[in-house]
Amino acid sequence: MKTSLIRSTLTILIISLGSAALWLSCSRSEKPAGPVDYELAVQGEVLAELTDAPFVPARINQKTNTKVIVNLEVIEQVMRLADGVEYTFWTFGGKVPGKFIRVRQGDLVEFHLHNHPDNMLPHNIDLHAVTGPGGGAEASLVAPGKSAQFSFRALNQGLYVYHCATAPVGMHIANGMYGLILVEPLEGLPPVDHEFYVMQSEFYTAGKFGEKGHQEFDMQKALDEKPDYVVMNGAVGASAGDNAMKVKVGETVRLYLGNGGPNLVSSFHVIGEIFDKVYVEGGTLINRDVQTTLVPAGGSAIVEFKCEVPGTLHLVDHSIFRAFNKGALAQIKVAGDENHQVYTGKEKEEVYLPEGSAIQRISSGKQADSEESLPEKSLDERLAAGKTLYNQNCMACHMDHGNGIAGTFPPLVNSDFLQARADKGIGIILKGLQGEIQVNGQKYNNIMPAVALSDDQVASILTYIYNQFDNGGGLVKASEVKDWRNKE
Ligand code: HEC
Ligand SMILES: [Cu+2]
Repeated sequence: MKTSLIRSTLTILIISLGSAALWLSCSRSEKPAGPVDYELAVQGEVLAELTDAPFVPARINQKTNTKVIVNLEVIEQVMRLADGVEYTFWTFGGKVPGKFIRVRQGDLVEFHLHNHPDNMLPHNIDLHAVTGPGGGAEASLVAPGKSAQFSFRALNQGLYVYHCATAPVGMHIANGMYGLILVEPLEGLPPVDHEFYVMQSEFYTAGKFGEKGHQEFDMQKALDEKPDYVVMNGAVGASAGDNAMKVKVGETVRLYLGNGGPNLVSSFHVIGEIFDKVYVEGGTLINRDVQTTLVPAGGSAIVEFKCEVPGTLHLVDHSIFRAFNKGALAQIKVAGDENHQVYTGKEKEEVYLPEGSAIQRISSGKQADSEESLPEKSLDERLAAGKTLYNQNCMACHMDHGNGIAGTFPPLVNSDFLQARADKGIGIILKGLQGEIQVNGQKYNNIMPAVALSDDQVASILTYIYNQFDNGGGLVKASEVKDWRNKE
């Protein structure tokens, strides 16, 4: 009785010790969580390397904790927000987002905030990586032409936002005062081929998106949380097109994501990739196999993936109007050879015609034949009716000024293809069009569905296109459309 009790107690003890050891070794292999012992020795000092987005400083290579000296300068200046649009940005280091700072858990950070003498306003900095009042805000408040210094111990690892916290706080952030500071484990995060810095934020401007000239900050729009611009790395297209991030097939990528806000939460997604790993909210919890991750205002996330196939990856806020209409888009260009085991590209395209159907028809409500006896309209009447009908039936593909979309939808502006048609284009609208064609020197091979419109409506749309889209003018009559129908 007694021995068996002792034996079972021992067994329980051994099991629990064993599982504790197992638990310890598991959590060690990823990132150990929680604050570091601040009594640990700090040896030597280094001057922090600071970088502008999308670049990230190299990690500090030193066995022990060290004193890291950070010099950050606040600069107020006019810069590009979008093509033809300028804005007076308030910056940490001359760009938006602010300089990327990289230290290690346990390092002692000696922070110097310099306020450039040409600036108009006092500023400060609240680093979310600081354990202390205001994240350093009170200690760092500094007037133009002055410098402030304070020190903190980087107790917790993680990716942290920093921002200005001078009143009115919202306005200082809205004007561009935010950035990221990475506190990585002493031994560093696991190696990857590329690390990039991408930070989302919004701008509230007096003029609408794209309105040219210098734009003032609009307080009411900021209060209403209705930004005109939602951007990645401080401006529309800042890290896209020629400025896209560049990697090669087979390489691994780690993105340090931040959201400066001031208001919106980002649903961060990379079109054409899956995150193998997400350091949730920039902390030590790791999630895997994720499509979209939240980056809160004033928060962060770290995502990692491997680029298996070539192409352009689009980094977006999947609140998708922000991406395609307000600027929240960045790009990574992946160069290298195709890998058809992972992705084939389009293998084949053929017309899909269910039994008994002709080319698909788009219905516009009013059917043909219902207005046999309408009198012919004048040119002005046709142009007015044609504009509305064009917008309802054609604009979705051929775009609002008839310019089309290169490679997909042909232009209707000064179209040699249209002008060469004996039927004036009537057959295209009534029967649809498919197969390879050439318009103004460019090839198209796509499908235009037949559009169900009355004779009168077809006449108005074509008249509109001939006159407003530079196709030589003229008047198309309903009777011509009727004749075409009778012939077919
Ligand atoms: C669903 C998208 C779509 C809609 C809606 C559409 N088109 Fe098209 N259209 C196309 C495509 C695609 C082609 C090229 C087809 C091909 O490659 O053979 C085309 C070709 C044409 C062409 C000949 C090429 C050129 O550029 O001159 C004309 C003219 C034309 N469309 C007029 C119209 C008009 C007028 C309407 C509205 C009544 C309309 N389309 C609605 C997709 C569309
Ligand atoms: Cu400020």
